[in-house]
Amino acid sequence: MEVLLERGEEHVALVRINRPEARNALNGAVREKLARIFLELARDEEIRSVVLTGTETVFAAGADIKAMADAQPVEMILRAGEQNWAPIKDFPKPLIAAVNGLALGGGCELAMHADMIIAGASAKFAQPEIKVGIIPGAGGTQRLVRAVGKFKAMKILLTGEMVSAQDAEAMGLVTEVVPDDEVLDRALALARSVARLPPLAARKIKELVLQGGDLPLEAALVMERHAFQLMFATADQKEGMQAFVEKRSPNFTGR
Ligand code: CO8
Repeated sequence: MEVLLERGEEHVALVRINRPEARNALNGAVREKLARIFLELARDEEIRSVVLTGTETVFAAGADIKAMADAQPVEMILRAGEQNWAPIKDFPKPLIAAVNGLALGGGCELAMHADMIIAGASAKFAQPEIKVGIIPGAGGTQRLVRAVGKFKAMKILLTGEMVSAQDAEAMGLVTEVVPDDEVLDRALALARSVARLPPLAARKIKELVLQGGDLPLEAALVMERHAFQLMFATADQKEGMQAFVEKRSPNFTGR
């Protein structure tokens, strides 16, 4: 019950982290469950977009400090934590994080695995690892700097201080800030509107944005061109353009 999966209507799934007694700290069990769920959702043709959320006061307070306080390096290697991040990192469909309350450390890193982040007005983000003598270990030093730039990222990483939702939005870490009690509804509405659009196009856009950003521009543009051309093999391209010409609503099938 620490991670709940709800398959809603309209091709959208909702994943909830629910370990409030430990502020949704991401222990091994939670992360294994998240990994299994994301693998399952990746393969589920009915699902076209996913919302990931926590509880009302905390998205996730990071890795479970108690579970690693006495760990040795070899043990940390053998835990192979990256294997549980992989299904989220490689999740091929649009993923929206709905953040209420705290997204700290691994929790902030988890939110940064999403494609859009909807934050409540009182949400807070931080990479406080330095305060417990470590550094981020799931992309915090890499995804954050790509999202907000060196000078904002350095302050967050080197001080461990919390950033308000409003500041996070201003620096580009958050897609939208909404009233706290509207976060989930807004994220689900966005997920539904994405799910109404051709899923193969959505998947390609996500892949190109994530992969292309780390390639030389010319190589990324070639990759984009090839993917663009490939879209003309899809039924949804034929349907989308035919519907436009016939002045009617398209009926996308995901083929
Ligand atoms: N790990 C383990 N237990 C936690 C964590 C955590 N990260 N956060 C909270 N808890 C537990 C507390 O120990 C406490 O347990 P208990 O009731 O048994 O004493 C319970 O949750 C409630 O916590 P608090 O009493 O502290 O509740 P508050 O509401 O006063 O404070 C805070 C909530 C602000 C979230 C506070 O608990 C806190 O600062 N937590 C630690 C935040 C932090 O430092 N996070 C970074 C962790 S390191 C990390 O994420 C590294 C990532 C590496 C790769 C990713 C792998 C997943």
